[in-house]
Amino acid sequence: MEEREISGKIKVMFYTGNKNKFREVREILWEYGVGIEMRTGKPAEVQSEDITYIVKTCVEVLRKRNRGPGFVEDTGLFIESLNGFPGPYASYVYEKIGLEGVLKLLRGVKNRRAMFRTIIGYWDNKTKLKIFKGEIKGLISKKVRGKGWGYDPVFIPLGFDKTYGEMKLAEKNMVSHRSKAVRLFAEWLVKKKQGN
Ligand code: ITT
Repeated sequence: MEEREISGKIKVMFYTGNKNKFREVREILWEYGVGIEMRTGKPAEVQSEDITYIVKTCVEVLRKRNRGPGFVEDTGLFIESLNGFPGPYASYVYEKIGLEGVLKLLRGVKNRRAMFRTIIGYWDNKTKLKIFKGEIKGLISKKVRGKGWGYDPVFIPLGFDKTYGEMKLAEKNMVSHRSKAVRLFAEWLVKKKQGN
């Protein structure tokens, strides 16, 4: 564990198996003096079209095991011309057909609009469930561009001409779907702490 995680003024457990996600969230929360520890054991993926429902169900299960403070985060990618596919199944689709597979589905398609949505669900011994949401609209590029993880090399956030994969972490963290949800979460946590 890194020292700065330990020395954070507020410490929360983040239940995720995704190291990239963890890193992004850690960088943002650090700006607010919030330290996180990675905990695996997010309950088995709940099957639903609704990300908020997935998050609520995970929190219900985890709360029974651990009194917190803890949180989970679930993200979906919704491609307009594919009626919102892959949505909450983004991870499964990525594993099965990869970025090239997704680009193939969109070959010759003019409407490349897409949206990333992140939902965070937090709990502690007093708070049953608190939800935070972040969304960003964008376009699916025609080719894989840049590095990054997951769909980063094919997602161009609205107002930019580069993909997330062509951005530095700090730059992505200024605009991303995840950062919007995480910043709302952080502001709430800090206020809550001040009120105690
Ligand atoms: P946990 O559920 O353990 O947190 P996960 O990888 O399964 O990790 P999600 O279900 O929230 O996470 O995300 C589904 C997939 O969506 C993820 O595996 C990536 O392929 C993609 N994804 C999510 N956020 C992304 C981002 O910021 N950039 C690129 N791809 C992203």
